[in-house]
Parts: sequence; C-alpha cells; structure tokens
Amino acid sequence: MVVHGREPYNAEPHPSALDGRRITPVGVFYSRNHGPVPDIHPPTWRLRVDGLVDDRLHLDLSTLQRYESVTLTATLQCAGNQRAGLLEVTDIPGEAPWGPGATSTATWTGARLAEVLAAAGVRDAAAHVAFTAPDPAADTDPTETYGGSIPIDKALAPEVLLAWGMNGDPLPPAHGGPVRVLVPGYVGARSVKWVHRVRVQAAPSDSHFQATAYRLLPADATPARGAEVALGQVPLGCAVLTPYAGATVTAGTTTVSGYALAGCARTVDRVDVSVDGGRTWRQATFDTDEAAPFVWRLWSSDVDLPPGAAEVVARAWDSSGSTHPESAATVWNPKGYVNNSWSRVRFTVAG
Ligand SMILES: Nc1nc2c(c(=O)[nH]1)N[C@H]1C(S)=C(S)[C@@H](COP(=O)(O)O)O[C@H]1N2
Ligand SMILES: [Mo]
Repeated sequence: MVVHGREPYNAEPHPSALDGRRITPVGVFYSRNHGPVPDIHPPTWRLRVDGLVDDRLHLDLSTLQRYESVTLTATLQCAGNQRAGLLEVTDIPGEAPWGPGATSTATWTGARLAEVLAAAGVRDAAAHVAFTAPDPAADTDPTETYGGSIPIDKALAPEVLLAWGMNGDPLPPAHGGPVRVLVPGYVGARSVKWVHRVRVQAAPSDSHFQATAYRLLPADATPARGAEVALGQVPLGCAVLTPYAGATVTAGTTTVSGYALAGCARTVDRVDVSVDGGRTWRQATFDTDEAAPFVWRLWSSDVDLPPGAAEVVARAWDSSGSTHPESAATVWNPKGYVNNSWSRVRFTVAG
C-alpha cells in the first residue's frame, strides 16, 4: 500500500496491486478516513431512522439482516482520486497526493436502504437522506463527526445498500463494519461508514463534509459553506495502471492496462490508448464483454515502443457518447477533487 497518513489511516494500493483483478481483495482496497476507525462490537450496533418518516425505527444488526439480502458488485472511488495530477498544476497544501488507487471494487451485501425507508414510511416533504457516523473528523474545527447526504431519489434506488458484507465476509471495521452506507455511482464520501443514524430531511445534510468539503468550486473560489457544486455522481474517467509511473519495462511489446469508470448509471463503452500524446489512438480490449453500471471496466492494449523515455495516454467514452477532459489544468479546483482528465503515465523502455 502507498500510505498517505497513519492517523487517520489513509492508503491506496500500488497500481500493480490493483490492476487486472475485477474484485479488489480487502487487504488492498483503499482506505480513506477523516478520523480514527471506531471499534464497534457488532451486537451493540444500533441504527436510528428518523426525520420525515411516519414511524421512527431502531434497528440492530439481526433486525437489519431480516430485510431481503442483496449482493452486488460496485466500484468505490474517492473524490480525491488522481489528485496528484492536480498538484502538479498548482499545489494544494494539506491535501494528500492520491494517485489512481483511490478506486477499488468489491462485492457488497446488505439491505436496500429503500426497503428500510419504506418500513419507516417516507413523508411527502422528503428531499434528502442524511447519514451520521460516530468517528470524530481530525480536519474539522470544532470537531464534528462524519456525515453526508444523498437526494431522496438516489436513496430509494435499488443499488443503494446498508451493507454489512464485503467480498463474502462480514464488513471489516476499516471499511465501515458492522454497517456502512453504499452509494454506487456516487463519490466515496457519501458511502458513510459505521452509520448509526439515517435521517430523512427536506434539506441536504449540514455536516461539514456535505456543506463545505466535497464541493467542486471554481478555480479562483475559497472553500465556504454552501458554495456550489456538492459532489454526488462520479464523472467518467480512467487510469493506466500498467506500466506504472516511473517503471522500467523490457523492450518489445508492452501491455498497457488499467480501469475505466463511468458516472450516473452509464457504462464504459470504449477506451482509447495513445503513445504519441493523443495525436493518434488505438482502441483497447476489455477483459469481458459485460458492461455494467457502477462497476469499473478493465482494459488492455499492446503497444510497441522504442527504447528510452515513454508516455502512454488513455481516455474513455461512455454509453452517452461522452469523453472526459484532456488536461488536469482545465479541471483544477481548490480542494483537488475529481481529476478525471486523460490518464498519462511516463515510464522507461529498457534498451
Ligand atoms: N464515517 C466515515 N465514513 C466515511 C469516511 C470517513 O472518514 N468516516 N470517509 C469517506 C470517504 S471520503 C471515502 S472515499 C470512503 C472510503 O471508504 P473505504 O475506506 O472503505 O475505501 O468512505 C467514506 N465514508
Ligand atoms: Mo473520499
């Protein structure tokens, strides 16, 4: 793992540990924490469901597990993924230089949030669903515990889970165990770990992490409460994982590979690779023909490169025919979020 911080613990897998596996093993799944990982004994965990509901609920783990159990594969991506590319444009003091590894994929098991909300009875005025967790965030003053919200339409979507399982095992404490929210297709920040309260509201969460952080500001703006845009849906992007930046590969044919992830409920339909900085492109091959929303697609392409310094560039296209921006400079923003510019990796081809 590439460790960005020990306390709180923040780490991403080295690209070589992430590449080529549709499901990321728990041991190398990225960790993004604003505070300490709480140690919650599963039998003592409780979830309160309140706000704009007809009946408040108090659930324990066994009650939650009586709802229909759903297992699905979804990719989680931190809004800070690829921030390192933005820091090369203009530094952002205090924000970690995440690479392409703040993206990982797991098979998640849990109850549909929609089912739990249906049991509580959602009132007409409901517009957002807010989540709260017990971990005190180190980057808040005065100290706040972690939280966030999603619009009610997303909260009622079938892919949104109160998840207690990851890759077939109980959800580990590091990833939110006993229970976390899983919001496929949204930036990882909304998948609140160790969730203990679900509140149906007319307005978004007033948590620091919804109202001030995880918002996409114009390049010249200063972070402030309520400044637009609150991050939700992940934008289309991709990453070259092999070769990794700074690697030395043997002369001859080089296999270039990585992932691409589409936003909304779109799929990745094409990935282009260039060895001349984007003047000409060839199309990469996907590992399977199956393209599902909310899950990355793994791709690869063989290229022949002369000995010396080399650079590969990749870009993806989604099912709406959209692609993503060419340069990090055009998407630079004061908190360094969602750098979905073309993936560029420089390495050396041995002579
Ligand atoms: N309670 C809590 N939930 C949280 C966070 C946190 O610090 N505390 N970090 C969020 C962020 S920014 C991301 S990207 C994901 C990371 O989940 P992971 O550590 O399981 O990869 O959790 C989200 N949920
Ligand atoms: Mo994140």
